[in-house]
Amino acid sequence: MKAMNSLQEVADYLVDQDDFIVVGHENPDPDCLGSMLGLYFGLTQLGKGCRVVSGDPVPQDLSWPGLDVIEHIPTGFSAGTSCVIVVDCEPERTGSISEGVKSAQKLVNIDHHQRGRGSGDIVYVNPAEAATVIIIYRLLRLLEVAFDDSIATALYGGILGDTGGFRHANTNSEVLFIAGELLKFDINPSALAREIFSSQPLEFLKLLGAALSDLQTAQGGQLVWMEVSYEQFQAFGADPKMSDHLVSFARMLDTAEIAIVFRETSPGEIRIGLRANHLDVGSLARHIGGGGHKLASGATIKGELHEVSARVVQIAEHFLLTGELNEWHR
Ligand SMILES: [Mn+2]
Repeated sequence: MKAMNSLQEVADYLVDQDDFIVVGHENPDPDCLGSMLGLYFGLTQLGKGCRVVSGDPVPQDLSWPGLDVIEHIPTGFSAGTSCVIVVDCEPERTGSISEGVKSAQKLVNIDHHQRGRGSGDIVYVNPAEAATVIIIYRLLRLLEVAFDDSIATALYGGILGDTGGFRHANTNSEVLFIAGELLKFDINPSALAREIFSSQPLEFLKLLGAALSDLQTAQGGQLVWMEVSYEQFQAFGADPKMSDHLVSFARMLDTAEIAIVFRETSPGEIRIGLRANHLDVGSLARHIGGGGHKLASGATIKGELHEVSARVVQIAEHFLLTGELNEWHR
């Protein structure tokens, strides 16, 4: 297991390099996008060459400055001699560009997800931070980057995303202090919040209605789950890739301790999103081959939707009652 670098070591390493490619995870979320763009604007300001690459397309409903610089390269990505910086995930989770990322000659990894080990020449993973953009904020300060409206928008958007609009358990005084610093710039917090949380396509809302009407519960509603089949996505014309947040609707149930959403995002591939109020669903996700945070985690399992759902619900129910994880066979 590689020892982790300090943030100052990350800064020193970046100063020594001239040419970067910043990448993030598949289906980039606001924290991922904000981290990529914050680094892009910061490194460019320092006179460095910097590209931003994503294997998946960038969400269309965001209007942040700089999103247009993100190159969508679904296949055949190669880093060449550039230093690749992976943000908000480990190199394995960069989706269709992961082979090119992992074979980069110089690899830096900056993340806040809990996991076994880092990979890269320089690794900074800090699960205590609410969002990767918080780490990027500190890094840009170390690099003495002059903050501007574009950087502030990207970083603030990332904070909003990963704290659920300052509602999740990771909302702390540091987060609010940094958000306050970013609000000194000319950014539009209400427009950003609306873009991230309240701009759903009609197709998605109708799918949500169907999914909510089939919501299932156990243990007096402490466990709540939702299933969405590939046929439902098709029938409503909703994009499975834009449905990660379905789980946030399931967890709205007043009695919920654990909320789970099973989404068949492509035939036979079940994406599982887990949320908890107190229990460690990160350990549950790792148990079934996934990962994530203590209160927000996920996994992807191949199989039949109802069969996968029944098995995971059984494990979650036992976990809820005993704190123990039943044996799991993939
Ligand atoms: Mn994040």
